[in-house]
Amino acid sequence: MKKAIRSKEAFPDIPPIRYEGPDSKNPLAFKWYNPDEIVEGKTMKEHLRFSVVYWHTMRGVGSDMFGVGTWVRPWEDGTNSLQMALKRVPVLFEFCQKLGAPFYAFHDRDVAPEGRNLAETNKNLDRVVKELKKLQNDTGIGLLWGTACLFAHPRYMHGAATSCNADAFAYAAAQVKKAIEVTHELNGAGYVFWGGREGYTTLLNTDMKRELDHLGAFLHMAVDWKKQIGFKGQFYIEPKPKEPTKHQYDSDAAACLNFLRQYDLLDDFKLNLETNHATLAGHTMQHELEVAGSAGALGSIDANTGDLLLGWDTDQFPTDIYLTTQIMLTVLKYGGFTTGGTNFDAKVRRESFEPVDLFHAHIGGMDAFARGLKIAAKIRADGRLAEFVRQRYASWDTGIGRQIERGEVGFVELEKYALKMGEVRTNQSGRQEMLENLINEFI
Ligand code: XLS
Ligand code: NI
Ligand code: NI
Repeated sequence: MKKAIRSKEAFPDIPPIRYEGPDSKNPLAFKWYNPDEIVEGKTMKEHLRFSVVYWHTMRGVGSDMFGVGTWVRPWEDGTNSLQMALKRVPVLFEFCQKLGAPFYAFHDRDVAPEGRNLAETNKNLDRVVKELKKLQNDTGIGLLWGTACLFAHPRYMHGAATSCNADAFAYAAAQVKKAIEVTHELNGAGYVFWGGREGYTTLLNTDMKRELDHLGAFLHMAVDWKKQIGFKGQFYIEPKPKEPTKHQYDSDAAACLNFLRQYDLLDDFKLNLETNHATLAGHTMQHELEVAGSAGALGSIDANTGDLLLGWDTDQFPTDIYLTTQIMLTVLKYGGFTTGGTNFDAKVRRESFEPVDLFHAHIGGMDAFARGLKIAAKIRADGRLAEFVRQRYASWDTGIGRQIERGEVGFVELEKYALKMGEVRTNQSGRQEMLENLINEFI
């Protein structure tokens, strides 16, 4: 980090958060996240690549469908003006700097307000981007990814790239074009497509095939534009099965991969996986990471968690060590993050209304991931888990297994083999309970 922000501080009573170790009783200190500590040959900071989101942390107000906002944010003047947008920028950077988060992420409309028309909106965005760029240079904090908000404005009521209204598609294209340009301008490591309204609320009025074709075409246009302007950041799709719509086309990792394959987009996209979205899809986060990882498409994560008793995207901060251990085991297995990172797409509870709660929340999430990382590295160094899995598949390393994997035999040869073999040799136990106990040795 370069120079500290010196203008009037938004968090005057909060000192930079330091690592104090597991014995510390200071709630505003890290117990586990020690940015410079080396794990598997890289610093924790390099492994985890923490990111703060503009939408929840800077623009959230703590409202829910039954009540208005509750959060006290003394720097806010109650407007969605350009002036306020500019005043908010140093607050974000002060927050990231005090927290020691090296990245942030935003939607275009989080950082700058819409104007009376697209030209004015773009001008607003350019003005704020100038400020973001300046603060990025001053602090060394970078943009993990940018994105466009294609779900809040009424024009997108039927969707954006999958709208029944071609004008909405055109508007969305113009908006995404600009959002990619500003992400490029800010040297973003990536760009996310989350299809918040790309789906349907009833099939009675929906031409699914046509909508999917349009989404494919839209993403091809985005790839073309990316190449044309020389943006080298990674494109991601963020799966989510529902909310706000009844069904979103990017419903889970497998659906996204199939879509990308069908529309010949697989080379240009990876996935940005969010824990709470996995839950809504009826999967575990580790499942989603495995699906993406085994297809070479594990890009980045939106780190949060849901509440299993509430059926919606509650976007809570992750504190469950078992969860973060599973996530980091899988992330490490697939080589760790390159362009991606651990992006806290999470919000404090409506009742946690003070600015300091933002620190408690992020500190807890960062510590939980640091612990998950260290535990995962220990499990990997111990080697018993990986060895068990290796042994479990040993029948594929020699004999008929190897011949099958090498494509040397077909049904005819296998029938001959089976007739001669008689019965399948006794299977070995899956040892699930023993493996669960093994994991708990490290937690
Ligand atoms: C909403 C999504 C959204 C994306 C970015 O549920 O998680 O916040 O991460 O558009
Ligand atoms: Ni998200
Ligand atoms: Ni979400």
